[in-house]
Amino acid sequence: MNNSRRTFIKISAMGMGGVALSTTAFGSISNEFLSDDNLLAKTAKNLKRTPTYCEVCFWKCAAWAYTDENNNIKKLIGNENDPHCNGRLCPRGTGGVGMYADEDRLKTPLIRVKGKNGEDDTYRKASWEEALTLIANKMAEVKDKYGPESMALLKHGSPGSHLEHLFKAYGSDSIAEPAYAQCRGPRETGFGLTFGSWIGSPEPTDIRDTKCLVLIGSHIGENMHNSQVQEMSDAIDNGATIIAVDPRLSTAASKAQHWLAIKPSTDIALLLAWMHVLIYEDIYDKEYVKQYGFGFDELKEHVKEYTPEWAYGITTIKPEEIRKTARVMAASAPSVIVHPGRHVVWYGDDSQRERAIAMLNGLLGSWGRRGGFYFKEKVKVPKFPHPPYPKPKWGWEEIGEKYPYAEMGITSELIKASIPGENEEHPIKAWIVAGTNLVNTVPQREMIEKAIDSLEFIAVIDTMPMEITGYADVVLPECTYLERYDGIRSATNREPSIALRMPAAKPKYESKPVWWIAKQLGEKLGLHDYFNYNDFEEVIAWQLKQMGTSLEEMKKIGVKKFPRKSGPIFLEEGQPYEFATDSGKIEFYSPDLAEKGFDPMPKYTDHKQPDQGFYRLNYGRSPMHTFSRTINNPNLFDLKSENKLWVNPKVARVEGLKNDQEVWLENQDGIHSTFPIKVRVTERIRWDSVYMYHGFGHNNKKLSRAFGMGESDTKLMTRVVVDPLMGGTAMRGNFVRILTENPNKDIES
Ligand code: MGD
Ligand code: SF4
Repeated sequence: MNNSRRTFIKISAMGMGGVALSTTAFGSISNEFLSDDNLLAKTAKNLKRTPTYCEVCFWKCAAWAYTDENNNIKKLIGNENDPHCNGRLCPRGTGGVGMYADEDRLKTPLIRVKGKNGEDDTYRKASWEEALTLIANKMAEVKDKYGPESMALLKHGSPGSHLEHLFKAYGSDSIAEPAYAQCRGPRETGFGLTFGSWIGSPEPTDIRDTKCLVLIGSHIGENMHNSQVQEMSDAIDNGATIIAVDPRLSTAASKAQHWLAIKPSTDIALLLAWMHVLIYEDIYDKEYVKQYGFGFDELKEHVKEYTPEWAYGITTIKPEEIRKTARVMAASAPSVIVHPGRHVVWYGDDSQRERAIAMLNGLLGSWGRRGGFYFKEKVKVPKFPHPPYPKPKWGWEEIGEKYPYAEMGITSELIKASIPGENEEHPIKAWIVAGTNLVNTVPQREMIEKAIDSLEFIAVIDTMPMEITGYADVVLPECTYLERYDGIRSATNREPSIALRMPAAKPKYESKPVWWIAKQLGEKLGLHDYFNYNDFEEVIAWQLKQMGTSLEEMKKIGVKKFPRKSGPIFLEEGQPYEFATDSGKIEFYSPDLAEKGFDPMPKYTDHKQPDQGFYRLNYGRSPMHTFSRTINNPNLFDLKSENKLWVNPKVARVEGLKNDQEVWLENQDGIHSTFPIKVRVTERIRWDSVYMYHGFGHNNKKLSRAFGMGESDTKLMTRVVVDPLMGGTAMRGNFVRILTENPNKDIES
């Protein structure tokens, strides 16, 4: 195996035609389809219906997959009984068939080999037996040489849980996923410290009943989380007020009565000023705060100086607008939601910003109230019996020990620990990567490439030839979510429910499900007792039986709801309630933060602003895509094939830019974009920032559609500020200048 510098290889994939299902705009396929009974009857005839839940994003909507007699999946329709989708999939979910049909898919296991000249690496096809034996031998070798802890799992989505079981049985807890430190982690810390409860997914926001929804950089509607979007559109129909705080006129902001086009990086100042207004105009929920609050007097003193006039100079939002919006929230309270957001790693003080959001909700009395946040509940899926896991000597907690509030593995810290000298006590020597395209996901590519260079072994399990697969020593092709069993989806909602995923078609090519891969590796490592079944179907059947249902029933219904057991969904008038914080109350002042040397209440800190000629690089979601995983999907590529660079008309004038002109970007550290990106001149973005959708700019040629389409925001993120509480890597402190000439010309020639 090649242990020296690993170069990125554009994995070859054998071409094969696939099924294509064309989609139009959001909701149109499923809605039109559902409303046209004749069409449904005609097309559904002779099709087999199989329950699944979607893996195109992590909202996990339950759906029916329809398969024809030739084992081809023809379409996907939302399960009517599922609270995540209410029978309607989003365009990405409908287009999930394209993941199955994509002719660029990985088709066989691949092993990295030296080329003829001894330098150029390449891949050769391998049998499953050979590839799995190689990985198992490597895992055994790492265990012998360094201990199992030095083997890390970097994962995301459903494949993760099967491999997590393998890793824990093998003796390693060095596990992380980007959904924590590159996404939601800070909000879980901020809300956890204040209410003693994580937000989790789906967010327990009672949007359908709210009178006022405040979105702070949260672009619901572009961030297409299905039932949340449906509820927001119901709330708008019911006359709810939307307040959107965003430097960009997002789709949500375009529906808002109040769009506060805040100067980027100054949100904490606005949140403090809002708290000032609520407290000093005496319009906060006094009864609620008195009964459930802790440290209100300290907060009152703390925000005394943070007047709207003070915040104006920082945020550029006029004092009367700050006062007016605070009064709107108070008038709607407690049916008001200051939304926690989802991808919240922005400026490095993100846990504190999220705490300010939580505290504002506390002052408005919205936690546990109708139209605010509900008390969520889920059912426990029993564990299939296996021996206890061995206790590792160290794991993700020790790797991230600098960050006292980290509650999951920090991807970037595991990557750092893979570079010799960076974490001597907890050295990582090999990775298994599954379901995450790390190089396009974690900022600071130089750090990742250094880690990759240093590692003794990398195995990547993916469905597609992505950027990360090109760095692997062994590549394993997983079959798509439509071709496999996975764990039972137990959803946290107003009402608990479960959903079944089972194969709608036989896996294409030689691809295999990860439950099978994990079991084979486990058997080869002598861990049979942890995998005491022949087929994962047996595990699911056993679990469903314990839960009072059966595989047969679930195959027919797909989703099953259970009655609530944890008590009322909202607080009743004056109901005693103990929050899971140290004080048992909503902590406006946090003694725990103070004790650990952090600010017990959020403060505003100044962040660097762009130098002359540079613009802040802002980014977000396309409604047609999920991160980098869907760009090559034939159905979704048809809907959106490239991202564009949003620039304000003033910037266009200064830089001499026109709509659809191709430009390149250079960041503050001299890093250039690889591909050109087209300009979109629009008033919808402030003049101090530019904006693009995340996920585009693939540089793997084997992605026959996505290669070279648009640009990658991640490549331009060479600087991060790390959240000192939980280790999140803030990505919004990068600045770019716009180039009209290709800076890569010399390199290419
Ligand atoms: P993707 O880029 O979609 O998301 O980061 P990732 O989870 O890495 O990569 C997913 C990978 O999983 C792809 O290689 C895809 O082919 C593969 N895959 C898809 N389905 C399956 C499957 O069933 N089995 C297997 N084995 N593989 C599969 C997401 C992360 O990115 C998150 S959660 C957030 S919020 C952040 N967002 C973000 C951003 O907005 N901008 C920038 N620059 N970086 C970001 N990083 C974070
Ligand atoms: Fe799938 Fe869309 Fe639901 Fe996400 S929101 S799980 S992509 S249908």
